[in-house]
Amino acid sequence: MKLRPTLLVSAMSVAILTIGLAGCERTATKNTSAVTTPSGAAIPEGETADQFVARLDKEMRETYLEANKAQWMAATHITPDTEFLAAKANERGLLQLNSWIEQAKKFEGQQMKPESARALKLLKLMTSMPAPKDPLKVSELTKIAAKLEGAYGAGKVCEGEGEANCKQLGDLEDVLRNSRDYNEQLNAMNGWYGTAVNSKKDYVRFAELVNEGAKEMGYADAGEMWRSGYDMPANEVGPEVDRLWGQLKPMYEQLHCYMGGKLDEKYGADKGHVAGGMLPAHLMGNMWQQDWGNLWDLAAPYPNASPLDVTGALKAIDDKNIAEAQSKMTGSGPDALDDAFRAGQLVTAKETFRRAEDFYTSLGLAKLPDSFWENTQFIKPRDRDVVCHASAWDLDMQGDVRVKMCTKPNEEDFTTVYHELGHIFYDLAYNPQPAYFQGGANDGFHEAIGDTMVLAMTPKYLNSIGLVGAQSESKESMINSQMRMALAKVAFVPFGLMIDKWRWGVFDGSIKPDQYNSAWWKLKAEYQGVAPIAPRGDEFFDAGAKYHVPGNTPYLRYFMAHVLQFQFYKAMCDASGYKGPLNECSFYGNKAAGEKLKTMLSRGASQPWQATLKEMTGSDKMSAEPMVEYFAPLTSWLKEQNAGRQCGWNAAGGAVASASPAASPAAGAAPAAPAPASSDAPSAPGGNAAPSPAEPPKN
Ligand code: X8Z
Ligand code: ZN
Repeated sequence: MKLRPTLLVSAMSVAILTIGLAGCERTATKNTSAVTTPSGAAIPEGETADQFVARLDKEMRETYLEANKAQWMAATHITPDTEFLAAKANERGLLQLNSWIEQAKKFEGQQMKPESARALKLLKLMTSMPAPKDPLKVSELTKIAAKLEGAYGAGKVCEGEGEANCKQLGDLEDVLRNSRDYNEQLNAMNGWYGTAVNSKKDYVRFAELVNEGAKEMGYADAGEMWRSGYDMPANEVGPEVDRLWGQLKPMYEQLHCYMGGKLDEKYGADKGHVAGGMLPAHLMGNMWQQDWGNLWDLAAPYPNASPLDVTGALKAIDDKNIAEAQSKMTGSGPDALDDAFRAGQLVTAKETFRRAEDFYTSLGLAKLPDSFWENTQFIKPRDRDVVCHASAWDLDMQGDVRVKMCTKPNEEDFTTVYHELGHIFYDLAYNPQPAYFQGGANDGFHEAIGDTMVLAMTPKYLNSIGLVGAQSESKESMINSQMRMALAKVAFVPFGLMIDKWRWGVFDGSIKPDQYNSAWWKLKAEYQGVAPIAPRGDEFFDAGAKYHVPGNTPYLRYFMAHVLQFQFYKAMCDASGYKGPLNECSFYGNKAAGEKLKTMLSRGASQPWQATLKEMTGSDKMSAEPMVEYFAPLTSWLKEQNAGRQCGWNAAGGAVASASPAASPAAGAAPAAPAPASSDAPSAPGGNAAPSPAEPPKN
């Protein structure tokens, strides 16, 4: 994850985010509106708005550097001490941010350069953790934030004394990835969800404090503040994303229906679905049911067509690297073996990063700096807890870029590496901008870059780098490849939306603490059509088992990114001169496509995202049409497979109304019937909780 310097958040989010800054501890015990610069110098008398903004650029760099370093240490060495230091640095940063916001007030309505006006507008949105003015509360807020993040990173499920009896998130994810044992998967999911229970109290208080901060800044609540970061009225953001979901929902429903059939085949009809035609949460191959790629073994449309086993290929490379490291071992015994094992894993991870770097440089972007290779955390360290959730960082806003990952040899992590490098190449491209414009055009843009590259990694590309075997030109191979993408991208879309529907509800008070869990699962039922096999009561805090909740990372960005990446992909394919079906385009190695990308990245946040999108795609509106176009062949195929099946789900758990109509032959045509009951579900709580609009997809 990566935020614009603007959205200051918790640890991993990088650069500008969490701020800290020397010389400000004293503001923690005095009134924050006592205004000095971070170095403690007095504010220059008679300063103009333009001069203030120039000072801001300089002070932001000083402020964020310390905070980012503290956050990096806390995320890569979880201990009470690093947690304390990260909280302290964040506290200083947030106090400084409040001070800048206060200082900026005197320039309201004054003449200034347009660039300065935009900088001042962005200032208030620079954090996703708006802090109250009361310094004691800022201190409380940052301590809670650091504790929530640390607790998530250190979460373990233990079945006895000692580390050997404990499983961390990565181990439990492996169970969901690889095991097809019904109960084993259930235990892995419920086990991890259980680790979040103790964080609920802290999260309740956290939400109160950020709401207080947001209100003091003039927003109705923290959710409205988050929705204000999109260069459009905050109250239009919810309806806009609902509109996009309306374009995509028919496609999701087809995939849902197909996967339900496969789960029935594997586990039996009594276990493949839960009441209301929903899919059992623990069987989706992923802890949060957000990416179904691990269910390839069940979902593969044509298992005997051209092989696309990226995970198998990566494991073979890893085995080779481990064997090579073991052959060079000098010592003996378990420790030496483990060292060699890890050395091999590190080589595999670095090779993956090199391969991803090559994709970007093939487009004409400059190579990563040496410091990236020196400072990145590629694999999970052996002797300490870290936050394994992948993140990308630019510590100094001038090229000290790093990734933090616990990379494993599997397809999910393979694509995550390209995702993280998307953040890094974005950072590097806008480094020449002033600090306050060093961010994505909006946060969805930041999340979309690496994913756009993944779309261009067609089977032919994967074959060209030796990861998969020769690909035939058959329809079967094409459908296989579409399915592989859909399990990651289409499955994700409703998840991308429901998380912040939940948080908006928490922040606006329509979801009370004693309804946190029921509201969470109600939204998952409504949007994703997934459910636990037995009710998970409000004594649980399952939202807290997803990194971005304790990590306070807004999630709407990922929903937007899933729409935007297809728009970017199409624009880059067009720029490369490609003609043909969208899903077969790869712009690997194409400098014209690279030029388009470079221009977009270099703008950073210096202009409204609509202007940047227009330069890139010719349109200033987000549209799901390119995504629908991309998946048209698969959608058509799925409709054929689902013909006569009962599709859709009833989020309230009751009967499902109707059967899927016979397949329509027109590729990409709108499904003939909306999923029966999913949209009858009671509407979700939260600011923009209207059920998805019944807008038909445009083809
Ligand atoms: O958090 C991430 C990235 C870091 S920005 C690994 N993603 C979301 C998630 O894991 O939930 C990427 C896809 C969605
Ligand atoms: Zn990301």
